[in-house]
Amino acid sequence: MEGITIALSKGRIFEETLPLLAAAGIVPLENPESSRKLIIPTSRKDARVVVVRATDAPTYVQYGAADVGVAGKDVLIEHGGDGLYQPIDLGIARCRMMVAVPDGFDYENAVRQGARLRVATKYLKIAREHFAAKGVHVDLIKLYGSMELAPLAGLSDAIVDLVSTGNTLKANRLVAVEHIADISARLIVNRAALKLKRGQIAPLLAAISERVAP
Ligand code: PRT
Ligand code: MG
Repeated sequence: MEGITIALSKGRIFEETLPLLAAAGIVPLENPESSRKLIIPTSRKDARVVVVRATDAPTYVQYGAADVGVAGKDVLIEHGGDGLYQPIDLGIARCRMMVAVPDGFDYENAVRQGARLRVATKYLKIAREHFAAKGVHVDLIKLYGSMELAPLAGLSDAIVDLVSTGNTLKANRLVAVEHIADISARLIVNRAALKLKRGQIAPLLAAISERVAP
């Protein structure tokens, strides 16, 4: 593919990446929220955006279907990062990976007693590593949607999920009991493209890193 292809997900990542791309002279010509197009041309003939599901961004870049992309640290940890160069922490889409339980559930005590906890999450790898490091026995239950529902419906004792404002936890009478990691989105680059398209990719990385940390 001639030129460079940039993988972005709709929503917060797209919105918060726009000013960074603009610093490199790249302005998408359509908004994926209103357009149904999945390949969006930009103000630069040699750059286009492909609109992907957030969890798919590393896969597109890993296989070279996109040369660069933006993905949350959460997504990158779960993906594993094979074939990806992660040169810049963009500092966008910030949130925290937390353990949360229903208000009133004595998490500390359950852990101290060595109880086997049922934990629902979309982030199996992050959760497995976190509880293994603490020596807490857990049964992990993989979910794809609203983890906040799991303890309320009796599916699990706890969840591992992202928290930003905390409003979702509060609205569902859940409380965060443990901080696992600070999360933000990274620029990801296909390792082969970095060499083969250095002439286009190096200036893009330079413009973005200058904009991120002037
Ligand atoms: O939405 P979709 O299922 O398509 O995919 P996605 O949820 O993976 O994508 P998207 O676009 O919602 O999130 C993209 C990236 O943004 C994630 O991979 C994170 O790195 C980052 N991010 C930042 C967040 C949040 N903040 C966030 N608050 N991702 C999800 N949330 C969710 C969280 O899971 C919880 O359900 O928002 C809810 C909590 O928000 P508060 O503000 O109520 O605390
Ligand atoms: Mg979402």
